[in-house]
Parts: sequence; structure tokens; C-alpha cells
Amino acid sequence: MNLRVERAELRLVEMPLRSPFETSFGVESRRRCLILHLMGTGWEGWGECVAGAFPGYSYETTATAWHVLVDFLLPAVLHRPLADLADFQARASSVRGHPMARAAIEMALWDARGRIEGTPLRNLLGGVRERVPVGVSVGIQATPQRLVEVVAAYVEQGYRRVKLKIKPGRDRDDVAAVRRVFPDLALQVDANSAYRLQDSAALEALDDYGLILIEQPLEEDDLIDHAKLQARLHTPLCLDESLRSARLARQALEIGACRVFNLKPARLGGLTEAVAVHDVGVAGRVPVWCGGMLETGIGRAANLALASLAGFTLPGDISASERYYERDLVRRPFELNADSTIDVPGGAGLGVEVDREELDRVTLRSEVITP
Ligand code: OSB
Ligand code: MG
Repeated sequence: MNLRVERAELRLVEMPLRSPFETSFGVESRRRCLILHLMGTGWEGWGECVAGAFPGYSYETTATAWHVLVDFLLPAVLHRPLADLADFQARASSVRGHPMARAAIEMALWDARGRIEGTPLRNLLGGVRERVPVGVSVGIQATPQRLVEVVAAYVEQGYRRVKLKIKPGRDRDDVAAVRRVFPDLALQVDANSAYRLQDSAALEALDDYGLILIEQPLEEDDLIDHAKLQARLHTPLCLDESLRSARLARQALEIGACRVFNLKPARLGGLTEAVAVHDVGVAGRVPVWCGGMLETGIGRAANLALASLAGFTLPGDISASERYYERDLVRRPFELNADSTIDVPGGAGLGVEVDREELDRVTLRSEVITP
């Protein structure tokens, strides 16, 4: 491949969400993230860093990612040409943690490679589908009645799988209310680490509602109690925050901490590790699906390419652009097909054209980094 990165432009962007997104760790009404543009002679690559304004999902924020990218990771790639993506991984390996910062560069390098070779990212990753089944992740609403209305609107739009955010005190009644109105809807819940093992009765109560899975009920660093909890539940547990590497994914299966994997390239430090976790899932006969971080069209394109791999047998948290934003950062917003799928871009690399005017409009801060 041999890429000489001559210029990197990092931007802090802020985009208003169509509706506030509430989870067990907080509510977000404007999405902040970082957009990275790598350039060399005759090529470019785009990356998105999904770290948000607040360290609720992970310790990373736009500010920590900015620091780690500008002071450590970008200098490592600007210093001398990269032979390939493994070369980037090797250079980045001395930086501990900060997977979201790392993943932004990795995404831009995959995009660059695809654009240079004229190959869509889905092919580079080994994808087998041109459209992928998707669902919608619904935040906590003011009341269960309001939640039912919001879910009904998404079902009306064509989403055939819905994920409900839950937290202690907002679990069984919410799920029961939605289940009463939609007895056959593919339904799952996500607690974002809001429970402890001693709360297991509240989670056992969810066993009666035919959920596909319960996502990340316990703390990120707690595989052991997830295994104890899984033993008390019929509903499969799915790990999100806890799955930080292919090694942890393997260990989670070995001890029975979950029966499903949520894959997010950003949480895993990039697409390469995400493919490795996918492979662990396939080998262990564990269904995997692609999670989301309210990405702009740039990050969403990468998620779609990843979700085109054969092991992604459950619908992803990859919704249409209009579910998140009035106006996306890509020229052709992502749309939901009638069969609750979204097309995987077929153009070279990420396969999206960045809307530079819109990007300028939402940029709060930018910095150019050169060797
Ligand atoms: O836990 O899956 C999560 C969004 C931000 C942070 C964490 C999560 C989420 C979602 C949204 O559930 C998924 C999407 O992008 O549609
Ligand atoms: Mg989650």
C-alpha cells in the first residue's frame, strides 16, 4: 500500500440530533464528534472519532481523543510512510487504550486504501452482502406511553427491529408497554451498565417478553458477574462496553458471560479488531451484530461495510440518516429500504462523498497537522 500521509486535518463538529437521545448514563441533544481527513499526493481518507462530549459510554471524550490524536497518534503516522495497515497498528500499539481515537485513523486509512485500489470497503473486509438488516435504538422517553408512540413512529417508517434503552426503574413497564402494542416486533434492550448482579430480579422479570437479547446490563470490567447473571436468565446476554478486544470476546464465551456480541469498530480500536471479534463469534457460533454511536454518514458507512460480513446475523443499530440528523455530512444520506435494510455503499473505500459545505457549517474547531 505504502502511504505517505502529508497532511491531517482534525475537526471538532457538533450536529443537532433530531430528538434528544437518553440512556442510563445521560441525555444528548447535540452530537459532538471528531472528523479526520488524511491526505497524501493523489489520495485522501476520511475517519470519524465517535467519542462524545461526555465520558458516559466510555472514558474517551472529544477532548481526550483530540489530545491523543494530535499529540501521539497522528505524529506516528505523519512521521514516515506506512507500508500497510498493520504498520499503523504496530506504531499505535505503544499508546495504551483510547480505542476511539485510534479507530478514527484506522478508518481513514481503510478508506484511503479502498479509494486508491478502487475497491469498496465491504470487499476489503470480506463482506458478502450489499444491503444489511437494520433496526433502531430508542432512547428512554418521559413515560412508557410516550415510548410506545415513538416506537410506533419508527415501526411506521419500516424498522422491523427495535432496541429500547433501559435503566433501573425504567425497565419492565417500558418493555411491557411496547410488547402489549407490538406482540411480534423483534425487540431487545440495552442497559449501558446500569445494573449490578444484586439487581438480577429486575432483569429476570424481562425474561417473559420474548426479547432477542439484553445488552450490557453490568459494568464494563465485569465479565464474571455477567456470567453469573447469564446463568439466571433465559434471554441471551449481549456485551457491548465489555468487549474491548478479540481476546476479551473469547474469554467472555469461555466463561459464559454472553451469548451474543455487539461489535463497534470504535470501541475495539478499529475495523481490523472488529473483524477479529466477528471471527471469534463465528467460530463460537455466536450471533454478532453491529452497534452504533450515533455516527455521521462517514462512520455509518464503515459500520455498514463491517455489517456486510457473513457472521452478522442480527440487525444492526445502523439507522437512516434522518433518524439522527436533519442534514448528514454525506451527499447521499442513508435511507431505509422497505425490508428494513440499508444499502452498503458500493463506491471505493467508504463509498461516501463528504459534504464539505455542511462539514464547514458544523465545525467548531479545526487543526491541520503536518509532519
Ligand atoms: O450503547 O449502543 C449503545 C449510542 C451512543 C452510545 C452508546 C450506544 C448508542 C446506541 C445508538 O444505542 C445506536 C445508534 O447509533 O443508532
Ligand atoms: Mg450498547
